[in-house]
Amino acid sequence: SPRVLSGIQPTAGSFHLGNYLGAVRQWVALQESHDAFYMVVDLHAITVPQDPMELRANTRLAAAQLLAAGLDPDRCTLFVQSHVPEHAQLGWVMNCLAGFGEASRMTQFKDKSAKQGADRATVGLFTYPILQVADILLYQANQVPVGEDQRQHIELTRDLAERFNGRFGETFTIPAPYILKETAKIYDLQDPSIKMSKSASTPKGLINLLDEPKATAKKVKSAVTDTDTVIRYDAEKKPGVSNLLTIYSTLTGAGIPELEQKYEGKMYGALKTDLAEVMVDFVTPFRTRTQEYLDDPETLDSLLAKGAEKARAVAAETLSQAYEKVGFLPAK
Ligand code: AQP
Repeated sequence: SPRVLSGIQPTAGSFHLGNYLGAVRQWVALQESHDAFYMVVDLHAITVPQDPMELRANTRLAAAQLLAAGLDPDRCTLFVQSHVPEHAQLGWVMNCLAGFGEASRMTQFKDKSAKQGADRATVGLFTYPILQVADILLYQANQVPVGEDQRQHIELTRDLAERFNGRFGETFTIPAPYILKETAKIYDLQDPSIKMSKSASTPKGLINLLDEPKATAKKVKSAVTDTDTVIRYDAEKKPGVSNLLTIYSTLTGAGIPELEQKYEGKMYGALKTDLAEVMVDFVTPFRTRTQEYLDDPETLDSLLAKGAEKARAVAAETLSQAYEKVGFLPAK
């Protein structure tokens, strides 16, 4: 079956609703139909300063949340990036294949380094998309389920895979992004012109899945809409309401037209009250399940060790092919 690969950073503690709807939810679905590899990308996390104790705790927390969201270690390979050294090893090869100008065009680097101040940004932050290239190519992934913000990095992956194949001979599968239109970009609840994000959103605009459900309900109820009163999907003219409808529709499975009909003639308050309830029903068991996985760190760690072993089997094979093609002398 076709293969998928994706990763999530262990940086923020709790996943936010954008991470879940934009990416993790698709990961859960794809493990049924695909040979799926999912990882907690701790190597990417240290592109910005991390407290070591927190990083370790957040790595377990990310894995616990992925399991709570529905990843099943019997159906997918779940692991921690640093447990598979081949990522850094192929990453170096890719660094030597990527152009400086090409890497400079990555908009996420421009955004993130501008935010930090260009002098404070690390070289690691600059080359992080190239490590991501290695992440994907190591598994010969056909598809990469991510949010819209990652599209440019998947393009870079395709370019470098083609360049490598062209220069050294067929080695890597050319991957395609797997981005669902409806949930490609979940917006900030207070400013629906920006994506919901751990770094750009204000606390009121950001729904962290592990927050107190009551606080989450409150945020939904105070989401920004517009001065109009009609509940209708129109991403351009009514971004706030449209974002709420997307979230509602995805979490319940109800179609947008169905929701528009349900709220015809009703006030925004009615939609928000119902969506708050939907959110609470979703996050409450999610929090409980996450805590259960955290309460048993030994089981969690051994599950991640098994995942890393499965991942390494694939990654090591690809790396040795790539090393051979590049012309490295095999170690006797
Ligand atoms: N708002 C979003 N809508 C849809 N998908 C989103 N993703 C992130 N935000 C949204 C997707 O979540 C996955 C994991 O992301 P990550 O671990 O790389 O985190 P990130 O992209 O760094 O998350 P943030 O909150 O956007 O962080 P900052 O603020 O640092 O940039 C990815 O597939 C991503 O597309």
